[in-house]
Amino acid sequence: MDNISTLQSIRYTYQPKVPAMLRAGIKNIKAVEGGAAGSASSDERIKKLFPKTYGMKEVSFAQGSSTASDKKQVVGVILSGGQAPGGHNVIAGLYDALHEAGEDNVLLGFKGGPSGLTDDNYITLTGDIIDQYRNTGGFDMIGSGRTKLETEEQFKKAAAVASKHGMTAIVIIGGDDSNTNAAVLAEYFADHDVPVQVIGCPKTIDGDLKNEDIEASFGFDTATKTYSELIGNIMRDANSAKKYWHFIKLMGRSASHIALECALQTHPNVCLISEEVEAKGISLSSVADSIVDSVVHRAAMGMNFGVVVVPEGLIEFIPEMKKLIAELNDALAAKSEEFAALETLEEKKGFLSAELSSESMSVFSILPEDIQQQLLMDRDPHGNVQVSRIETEKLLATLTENRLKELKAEGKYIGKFSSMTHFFGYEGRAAFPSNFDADYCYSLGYTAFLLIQNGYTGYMSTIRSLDGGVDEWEAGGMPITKMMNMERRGGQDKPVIKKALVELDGRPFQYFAQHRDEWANDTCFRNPGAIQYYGPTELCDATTITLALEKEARK
Ligand code: FBP
Repeated sequence: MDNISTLQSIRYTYQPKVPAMLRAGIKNIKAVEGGAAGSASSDERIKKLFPKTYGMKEVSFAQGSSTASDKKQVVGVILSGGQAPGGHNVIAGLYDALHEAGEDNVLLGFKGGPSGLTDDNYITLTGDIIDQYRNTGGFDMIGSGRTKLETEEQFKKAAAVASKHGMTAIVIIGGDDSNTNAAVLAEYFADHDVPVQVIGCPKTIDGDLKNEDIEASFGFDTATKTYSELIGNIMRDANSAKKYWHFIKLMGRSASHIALECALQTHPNVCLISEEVEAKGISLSSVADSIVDSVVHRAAMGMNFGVVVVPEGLIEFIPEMKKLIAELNDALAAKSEEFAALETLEEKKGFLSAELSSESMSVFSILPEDIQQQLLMDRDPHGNVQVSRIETEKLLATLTENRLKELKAEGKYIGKFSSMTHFFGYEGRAAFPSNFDADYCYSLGYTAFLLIQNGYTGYMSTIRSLDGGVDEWEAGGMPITKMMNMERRGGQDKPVIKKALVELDGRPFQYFAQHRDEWANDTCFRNPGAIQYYGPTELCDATTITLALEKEARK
């Protein structure tokens, strides 16, 4: 059995492709500085909160004689937040660059996320360890966590651990919240003369860490391909049995990038886009009505089956729910201990009736009890509602069914409706990275080391021109403060990286909007199949439709 090849054993030997300029060898790469960066919101508060790391210069790398210092580097690395395919390759790229620069250089992996750093819970990463994880999914090499680094005590502990190991830099691989951590830590170290640089890497399947400098966060490509394969399979099943409406919720937190990309890949009958729901102020019952329209139309043509795609953050974008959630967040943050002491739902409702506006309280009261409970669950350490745990797909299936019963009673609907619900999230977060993610992540890790070697701190590692071939990709770095704005979190205004939501005037949404009526009424299902790792380049190295449409729009 042991000598049977598996994808895992074969993937160990995949050599990630890197941009042409990174192939020059670490001694032949120079840093080139561009103009000074501002911030996403031009909010003066960002400048004040980050006096040491605000307004630094953009950096790109090019072939040329090295501009880097050749001092010994002891680098710590942290995987932070939700898993995203390719995290191990960021570490592999970082490790390979670090060892190419000097055999004495050391890479420490802090375990279980940011708390690994403050608790000094680490392993020294060796070539043997790295080789067991090359091109594999998951974050199991060192684990991950969601601890927010924000207190003076945590910063002091991090500084003490760094000093104990003689560390020169820390690389934080994470999403918007984790890279916010990176920026805050970089500022603290710079302000307290702690000689440790901090570099971030853009991770998240959600695709919402995206801006003019970050074209895509890693993991989005693989996760959307995995979900699209599953949706395509369900569509084939639905079109074979012709008896179920499938309601599929997809991860993605607030942003609908994942749902949109999967819709572009598979052509479901309905795909809700949270950002559109918010922009048009569509109520919960109208959202359900848009699904009912497709069900009724298809039933009239004898098609009592279909597929509805629901972004997991939808609930937060429905106007009355958004108001309710904002009030809940403030009330639960302000009186957290009082609330935690309440045991029954009835007691909690009593507490809420004194805290919420009468409008929000009546919205809360008409929700099914399961959804009420889910809305009251703990916020994550960054103050976010845990939307992955709110069963919006079930809520919409129930509302659709109820409305169809009314229409049937009025003689306006003659079909049969039977629903199945699904939630795809964890199925895609630890998949084997696609070739795109394997290559992208390795390049991000390698570039993170170049930033360290060249003395930068408070920067995010960037790889740009992703919509072209790998040869043309451009490696560089951007001050993280450039990506920040102020947002309300846990009842307070905090500096955080600005989340990128789906742009309704962007080409991906526009393309979807042009085709969705046809997809709603007919059966135009598209089955993209499984991710291909070996075979024709046009299949194996294809990026997302989102990136392709964005490229088309730039032409
Ligand atoms: P981040 O990349 O921002 O950490 O989030 C990824 C994600 O998969 C979200 O899509 C989802 O809402 C969340 O993590 C689920 O969190 P958890 O892993 O704690 O269940």
